[in-house]
Parts: sequence; C-alpha cells; structure tokens
Amino acid sequence: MSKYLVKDGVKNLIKPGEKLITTHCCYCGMQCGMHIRVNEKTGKVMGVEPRYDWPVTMGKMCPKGVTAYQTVEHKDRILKPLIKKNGQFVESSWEEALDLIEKNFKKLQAEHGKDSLSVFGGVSMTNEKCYLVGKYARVALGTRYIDYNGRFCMSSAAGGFIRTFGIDRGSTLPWPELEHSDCFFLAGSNTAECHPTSIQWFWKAKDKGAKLIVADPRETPTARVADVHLDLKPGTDSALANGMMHLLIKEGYVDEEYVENRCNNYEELKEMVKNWTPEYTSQITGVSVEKIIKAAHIYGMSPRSVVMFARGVEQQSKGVDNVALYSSMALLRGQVGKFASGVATFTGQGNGQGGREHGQKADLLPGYRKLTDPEAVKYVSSVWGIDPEEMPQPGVSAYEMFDEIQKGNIRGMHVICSNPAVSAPNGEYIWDGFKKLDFLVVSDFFLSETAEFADVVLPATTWAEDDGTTTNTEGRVIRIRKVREALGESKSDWEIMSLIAERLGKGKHFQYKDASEIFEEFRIASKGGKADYYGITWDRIDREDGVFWPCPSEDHPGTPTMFKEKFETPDGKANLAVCDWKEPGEYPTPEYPHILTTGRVVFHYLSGNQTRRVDFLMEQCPLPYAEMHPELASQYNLLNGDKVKLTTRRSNMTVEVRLTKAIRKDTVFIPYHWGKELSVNQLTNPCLDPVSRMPEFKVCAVKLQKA
Ligand SMILES: Nc1nc2c(c(=O)[nH]1)N[C@H]1C(S)=C(S)[C@@H](COP(=O)(O)OP(=O)(O)OC[C@H]3O[C@@H](n4cnc5c(=O)[nH]c(N)nc54)[C@H](O)[C@@H]3O)O[C@H]1N2
Ligand SMILES: Nc1nc2c(c(=O)[nH]1)N[C@H]1C(S)=C(S)[C@@H](COP(=O)(O)OP(=O)(O)OC[C@H]3O[C@@H](n4cnc5c(=O)[nH]c(N)nc54)[C@H](O)[C@@H]3O)O[C@H]1N2
Ligand code: SF4
Ligand SMILES: [Mo]
Repeated sequence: MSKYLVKDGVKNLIKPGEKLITTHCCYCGMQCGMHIRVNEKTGKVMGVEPRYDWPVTMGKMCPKGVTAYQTVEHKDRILKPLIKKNGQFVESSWEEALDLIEKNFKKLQAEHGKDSLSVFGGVSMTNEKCYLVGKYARVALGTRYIDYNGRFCMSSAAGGFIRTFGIDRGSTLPWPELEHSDCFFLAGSNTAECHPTSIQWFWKAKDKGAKLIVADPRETPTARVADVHLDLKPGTDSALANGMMHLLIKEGYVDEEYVENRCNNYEELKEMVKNWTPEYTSQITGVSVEKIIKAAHIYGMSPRSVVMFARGVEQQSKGVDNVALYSSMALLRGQVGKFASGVATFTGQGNGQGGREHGQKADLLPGYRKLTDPEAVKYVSSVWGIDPEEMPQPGVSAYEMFDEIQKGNIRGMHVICSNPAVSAPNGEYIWDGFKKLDFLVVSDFFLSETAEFADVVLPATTWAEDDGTTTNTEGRVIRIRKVREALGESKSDWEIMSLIAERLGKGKHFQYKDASEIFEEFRIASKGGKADYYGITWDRIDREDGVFWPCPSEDHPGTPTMFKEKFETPDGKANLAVCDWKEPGEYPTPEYPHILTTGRVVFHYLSGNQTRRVDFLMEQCPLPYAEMHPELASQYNLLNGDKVKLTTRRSNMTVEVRLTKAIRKDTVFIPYHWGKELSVNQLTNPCLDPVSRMPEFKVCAVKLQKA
C-alpha cells in the first residue's frame, strides 16, 4: 500500500478486488490530487476518490474532475490508426499508417524543404511529452515551424511576467499560503467555475476577514461573493490598473522603500498615471467612481495582498500590458517575494506551466532557453547529439502558422494534443487552412473536429495510461501515475514521436525505454536555464509532495516563493509598467454596436472534445448560448430562449438567448466548448498582441438580430 493511501485515510474505501492509484486530474492547472479505483483482475478503471492530503486541493474536486475517469475506457476511444480513403476513415495497422506518414513527410520535405512540415502541440501532456514535442519538431522533422495551444492561453502572462520580473513563473507564492492573505484582487478570472478548488483558500482567508475584489464584465459566481465587483467594459483593464495605481500613489499606499530598492521606472509611472483620476478611469472602464475608490482603499490598506488574474485580462491584443500593469500594482505595495502575498496567474491547462518551458514555443528551447542565443543552441544541441548548425531558426506563433499555410509555405502538419478547429480564432480561416494542407496527421484519443480533417489519425493514450510529471499552477512539479495499460493499440505520444523519428532516420536521438528516461534527459537539457529542473527527480517529488522549480541541484530545496531577494532581470530589479490604455483591436461602431466576449462554463473543458462525451456534463450543459442583459435583449425583442443571430466582421452564428442581469448591458458572452456551426470562434477576432502573439478572444464588435 502506498504511503498516500495510509496518510489519506482512504485505505478504508478500497473495495475488495480493487486498488487505488494516486495521481492528479487531467484537466486544469489546479491538478487536483486524486486516487483512481482500478479492478485488480481486469485492470479496468472503476472510479475516483479525491486525495484529502494533497496540500494544494485538500480533497476538493469539480464536476469535470470527478467524471474524468469515464473518458479512459469510453466507447469513442480511437483504438487503431485511421487512414482516410475516399473521404472515409478506415482502420489500419501501425505499419501501414507509419509507411504513409514516412512517404508523405519525406516527399514534402524533398520537394518543398524541411520547413514545409509543422507541428502544433498542446499542454494537456506531461512534461516528458511536451519536451519531446519540441525535440521531435527540431530534430526528427528539422523544421522551424512548431508552436502550441498555450499560445492561446498563457503567452500574454509569460510576456507580462518576463517584462516585469524577468522570468515567467505563473505564481510567486504557493497556494496554501493564500489562507493567510488579507486581500485578493482577481481580474478576469472566473475562479469558481474555472479553478473551483482554489475557492476554498479564499473562503478560509475570508473567514479571518480577508477581502475579495473582482474585476469582470460579468457578475460570475466568483464576482457574486466579492466585496467589490468592478464591472468593467471588456478591453479596459489597462485603464483600471492605471486608475488603481493613481489612487495608491495619491493616498500614500505605496511602499516607498521597497519601490526605491527593488523597482525601476517609478518616476515614469507616476507621470503616466497622473491623468488616471477616478473620474477618467470611470469614463473609460464604465465602473463607478465609488467602486474604484473603494477597491483602491481595500487593496491599499491590506498588509498581505495577492493580485491574481487569468484569461479575461490576457486574451486581449494588449494582454501583455495588462499583465505588466496589474503586476505593478502589487509591486507598488511591496507585496512580491513575501509570505502570503504576491502575483499569480491561474494556469489554464493541466500542464500549462511546464508545457511552456520546454520548447514547444516557436522561439524557445528547454529551460526557457532562447533559439536566438547561440550559447543556448550550442548547449541544447550537445544534449540532443546534433550539430548546432542543424538547429532550425525560430518559427511563427500558432495562429500565424495558418498564414504560412495560406502562403503555401507550410504544407504538412502534425497536431499533437490540440483541437484548433474549435479553439483557434477566426474559425473559417482555420478550417480552410486544414483543407489546404497536403498532409495532416493528428494524434488524439477521440476523433476531434481537427482530426476529421486529417489524412492519418494516430491513437494516443490518455493521461491515465502513462507515467510522467506535470507542473501545476503554483510551479510545483508533481507526479502523474500510470493507472492502466494502454487501451487497444493506442500508444503514448512519446512512443508515437519516436516511431516517426525512426522512420525519418533520426531514431538514434529517440531511444527511450520509458518516460523516466525522457525526464532524465530533460533535467539535463533544462540545467542552467531559467526554468531549471535539474535538481528535481521523480523520487524527490514522491517524498516532498512535489518540488517547485527553479531547482538547480538535488540538494536545492526548490523555490515555492519567488523573488525573495531579487528579480530575474539583469539588474535584479523589477520593471514597473509604464503604459497607457489602448483601445482593443475592435470596438463598437454603428454597424457592430456591441461587444462579444467568450469563455468557459464549469461543466466543459476547452474544445469540449473530452467533456462533450461525458453524459452527466452534457446533461448539465448541452449547448452554447448567448448571455445578455434584459435591457440589451429588449432592443431586439428577444426573450429568454429565443434564437439570436450574431454577426461579426468574420462570420455569423445563431444560438439561444439566456437573459441575465449579471452581465454589462453592452456585452454578450458565449461559451466556446463546441465545434462547427456551434463554434463561437467563427466570430472571434484574430488580432494578436504584438509581443505574445495572443489572439483577442475576449473582445470583438458584434451585431445582433432576432433569428
Ligand atoms: N470549467 C472549466 N475550467 C477550466 C477550463 C475550461 O475549459 N472549463 N479551462 C482551463 C483553461 S485552459 C484556462 S485558460 C482557464 C481559464 O480560466 P478563466 O480565465 O477564469 O476563464 P474564462 O471564462 O476564459 O475568462 C474569465 C473571465 O474573464 C471575463 N472577461 C471577459 N473579458 C474581460 C475583460 O476585458 N477584462 C476582464 N477583467 N475580464 C474579462 C469573463 O467574463 C470571464 O468571467 O480555465 C481552466 N479551467
Ligand atoms: N473563443 C475562445 N477560444 C479559446 C479560448 C477562449 O477563452 N475563447 N481559450 C483558449 C485557451 S486558454 C486554450 S488553452 C485553448 C485550448 O484549445 P485546445 O488545444 O483545442 O484544447 P483541448 O480541447 O484540450 O484539445 C486537446 C485535444 O487533445 C486531446 N488530448 C488530451 N490529452 C491528450 C494527450 O495526452 N495526448 C494527445 N495526443 N491528445 C490529447 C483531446 O482529446 C483534445 O481533442 O483554446 C483557446 N480558445
Ligand atoms: S479543478 Fe481542475 S484539476 Fe481540479 S478536478 Fe476540476 S478540472 Fe480537475
Ligand atoms: Mo487555456
């Protein structure tokens, strides 16, 4: 019996003939601790028990997590490779599928060069797999074109943190410390639905008197319990943050000593925020002057405060500015690098933190090394056993790969662990891109909308069928355990990549017995980089309930709290953000008079390819809908349940109206977990942030008609 079961007291829950295997949920960045029930004789997955002794989530789980086990042996699992013949998928052997991939990949590269192939990755995979995706693109395919779904998720947070703190680690503090905080300033995070198991920490703190401020255009279940709800107009976070800083300075809430010793740009910032009086801030954001002043006082007076945000502020064409500005609020208060205070973004996907550190990004190598740095290229080439000359140049971001398809530069793609046909903006352009490709391979365990465009679909395993690690929202590296043998003929993503590498004559660089050997190589590849995992081992993770990176050596304790003494900038000081508010890429006009924003519901996960297959979740939320205020709806004679046609400069779609007073009168919200004619990404604006290349999923201009 493992120590977890004994410690947790759940050993009593084990039924005869069953065992419990300790792992973490496959979905969001909370990575809730769980034990999966397995039948000892058949090896089948039977159910789940929460893990009460996991220090981050303490036995809490959400409706997606408690049903995740049902996807493992789901009847829709792809169990053999599929090859498209005359427009229909036909099951094939691995030999036949790999023959076809080898033939087409070689032909495309012979005729159009190495860069005619591309890889679109994802971060619902373990660190081991994410690391290998970067190596696979650069060593096996030898292409510059690789990027991943985190470009739609964490890239603005990364850009903002690098600018402000010099390094991108999503949280500056460990979650259990939240209990001891006095104030949470939450911007663009619907924590209650998207990171539900974090809420317990806010409640614990609130019981001791902590205050909650929420900035969101909607009165979400999170905003409903706030002390102040700043109901801002989408796309105005920079204005709100500047307005808050104006008041922090004016009211004497700045920790002058901290700012003097640890921050740059204070004089410039003071000059910038001079104009951002509460009246002007109110005019731009639509939030009342009273609420702005109340929020500034609560935040300014709290001895220990945490500024937290998520995609609401990041998925904008000014997402990097927003992150840098909100982070600067915390710096003015001298909160970063101390107990129970700091800055955190909620990591989206399960391994959204780890997966962005290891080289799936167009310009990065493992350990956050830069492809443009010759020393970094030399080092990683030596670990990979290639000549530095062979290392491809940086490529382009996820959405921009579809521009390269349109230009005829990218002709083949391997999508691993993502469903961009649903989740990328400007959907019709994406679908057209997939049709234009000469050859598309998709690795997935369920036939996704993206896989439907594929020439070959390769059956991958789920998270329950392989060992490895992920890095949770705190920056804590944790263990994912193999719960059962691979179903049917499915194979782990690392095995699939290794098999293709073999076919392309690069097999010698991909000789792994199991995932632990990949982790050992990755430790070395990250060594000396900013995201240094060298001191982390699977054994240590088991012993210590996870290890926080950076962790440069085995005797290093790991880094739960960041920036205690210095920041990771060249001069060791944080850079306060000096930037004005700028309008989003699209704002209301007489022709498109309202704002459309998009996001999530508690019952579905991302493109929905997993959660749309779970009966309970579909019963709770079968279809998308347009959330709008009764006053807005009345302008169009729309009643609850009516159909509304929404049109943007890209396309149109028709969905049911859901009336609620919990949204601004100028804004419509649609959840995005469905594909094809139900996909709100037909409407969204692919306008990109200039630094992070993040699309503006959260703001575009829309017109409404009764359908
Ligand atoms: N149930 C569920 N949980 C999830 C996921 C899921 O799909 N379903 N996905 C996971 C992933 S990958 C991610 S990235 C996270 C996302 O987690 P969140 O970012 O919390 O989720 P969203 O619904 O995308 O957006 C959050 C809020 O931003 C608000 N918002 C819209 N525009 C603006 C704006 O201009 N400014 C501000 N301040 N707020 C705005 C929206 O009203 C919304 O309530 O959730 C993770 N957890
Ligand atoms: N309009 C709008 N669009 C958005 C957003 C928004 O807020 N609004 N949010 C964006 C964000 S934050 C994100 S993170 C993206 C996510 O967008 P996607 O990347 O499309 O998200 P998923 O649905 O998780 O897609 C993962 C796919 O890989 C499969 N899969 C899961 N695990 C594995 C694995 O281990 N191996 C393999 N091979 N396959 C696996 C799943 O079945 C699924 O088909 O969507 C973005 N798109
Ligand atoms: S909060 Fe996130 S990690 Fe936890 S059970 Fe829900 S989806 Fe899974
Ligand atoms: Mo995400």
